[in-house]
Amino acid sequence: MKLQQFNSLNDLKNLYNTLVCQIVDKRKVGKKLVGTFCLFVPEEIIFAAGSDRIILCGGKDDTIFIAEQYLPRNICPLVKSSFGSIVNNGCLGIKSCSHFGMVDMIVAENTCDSKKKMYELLRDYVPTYVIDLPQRPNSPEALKYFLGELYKLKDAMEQLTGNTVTVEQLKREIESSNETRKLLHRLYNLRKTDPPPISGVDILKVIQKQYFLSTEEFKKSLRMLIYEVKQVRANWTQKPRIMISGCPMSGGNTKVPEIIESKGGVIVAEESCTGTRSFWNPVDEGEDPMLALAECYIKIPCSCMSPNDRRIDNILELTKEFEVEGVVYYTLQFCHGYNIEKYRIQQALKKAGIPMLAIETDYSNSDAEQIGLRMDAFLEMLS
Ligand code: BJ8
Repeated sequence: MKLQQFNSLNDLKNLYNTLVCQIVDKRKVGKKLVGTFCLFVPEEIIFAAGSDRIILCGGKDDTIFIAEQYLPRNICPLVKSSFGSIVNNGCLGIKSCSHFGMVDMIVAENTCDSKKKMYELLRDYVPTYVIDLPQRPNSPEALKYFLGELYKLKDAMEQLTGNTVTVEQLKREIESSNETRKLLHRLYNLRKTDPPPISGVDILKVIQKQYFLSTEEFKKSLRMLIYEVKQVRANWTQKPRIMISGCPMSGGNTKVPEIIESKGGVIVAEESCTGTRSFWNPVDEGEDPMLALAECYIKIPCSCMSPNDRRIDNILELTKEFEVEGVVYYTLQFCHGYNIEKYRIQQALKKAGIPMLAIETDYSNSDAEQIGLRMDAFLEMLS
């Protein structure tokens, strides 16, 4: 049975196509554009300073050969793809580079080694501000330090834009981003039915757009999509229910979800920065806004954090909530953090009686057939 096509997904695609023109116009009247690579950069502070933000993470392999002229080949494809795009900056007719030239400043963060070192190189191409992220999320000293870092970011944003970031503006942006988080929860809740009315590939494409569009445009599209999805009585028979867990899948990268769903499985949740990690916990609206941001963002269970038991707890919670029958653990090649965490996660899932398939891959299609064969065997074992 074929899956329902949603008009709002087409609208989302078109919105993205017009985005670049909008940015050009806004920049003409002095609006600044900030590029980011990671969830740990609070969008609320960037928006409160009156600037726009766009994600710079590469999800395609067309710029990797450019990056490999500068960087070692054995680092993760996300870093190579992103760096290749910036260095190339829209030349050679490669489309996935087209918006990098418009970025006024990059706001980066110390997370994994590859990203940290890439940021040092990026300074030669774009002004790059790095948040020093403490990586012991449960320590009170770390929270205090992170709060100080966020205040420094606020200053940097004020300098960039010439605007003062007020408490009121921060509160407004927190409310607005929380609204997006609530809408994403509503969309995800609709996937709890059996079968879910929307595919995982479609959901991934929506989440990927989240980091390109303005929050207002994104929320409008989400409301329309939720409305459409609610009307659907799903009559496809895809099973088993799969959760993806691991590295983010940046725009352009849908390889593994497409394989899962083309083989008959259905993705019901993603424990990923292109999934639940991006919206699961709201920022506390009743607290001092800077402190509330620090408290919320430091809890993002990225593999750069240690210890990172919060991620294991969250994965187990999600498997229950979405009635997950199997987990596909997704790592990008040379992403040591997520790769090493795989061991403890597999142990925890085993204890909970949930089978896991580990896939380590890159952005090329050279391993698609092999992944497909392994997926066939995994899905058959689950059914
Ligand atoms: S909060 S997951 S967006 S750091 S895949 S570049 S970790 S070697 S992307 Fe990430 Fe922020 Fe964490 Fe999320 Fe390094 Fe791994 Fe590459 Fe990665």
